[in-house]
Amino acid sequence: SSDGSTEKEKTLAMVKPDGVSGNHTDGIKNVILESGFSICREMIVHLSEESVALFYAEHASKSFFPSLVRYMTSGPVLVMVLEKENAIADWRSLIGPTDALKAKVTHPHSIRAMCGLDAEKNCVHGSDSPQSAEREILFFFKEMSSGRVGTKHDEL
Ligand code: RTP
Ligand code: MG
Repeated sequence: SSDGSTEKEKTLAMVKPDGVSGNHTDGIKNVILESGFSICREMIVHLSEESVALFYAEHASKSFFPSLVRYMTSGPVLVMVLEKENAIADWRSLIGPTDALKAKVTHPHSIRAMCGLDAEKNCVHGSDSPQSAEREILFFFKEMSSGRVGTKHDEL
């Protein structure tokens, strides 16, 4: 459309260490595809402390930060670029609230409710805005450069 609202959009999704070690990867990828996303890129990586600190820089001053770094470096993660119309908000909606224990009560069909463990070990990540999506996609996939993420201009 002329305002771009029906253009495809990209977001950065991650299955966190508890999700990978808990064997939730295949189930989560099925939910992603059944929900109309395409998976443009994927990569398994074991993050360093430095990488986690950069990725979650906005939380550097939080009390949970040291624990978050331990958690996120505890094993490999699966990083994916997802694409569809309204991908950023729709993926956040699919994963549910941050605290998996609360999600089990308020959003029982969300991925965090079904696969997450607690307020920290919540199985999955999703970009929270177009600015975050662009930063996070470039963080992992440097070749997906130039222009706004959220417009369709990258080859698969
Ligand atoms: P994410 O960035 O991973 O998609 O999660 P989010 O937006 O829902 O939550 P955010 O506030 O950005 O927090 C990032 C991650 O830090 C851990 N956390 N632990 N112990 C705690 O109170 C606490 N709060 C946040 C979680 O792993 C959360 O996803
Ligand atoms: Mg966040």
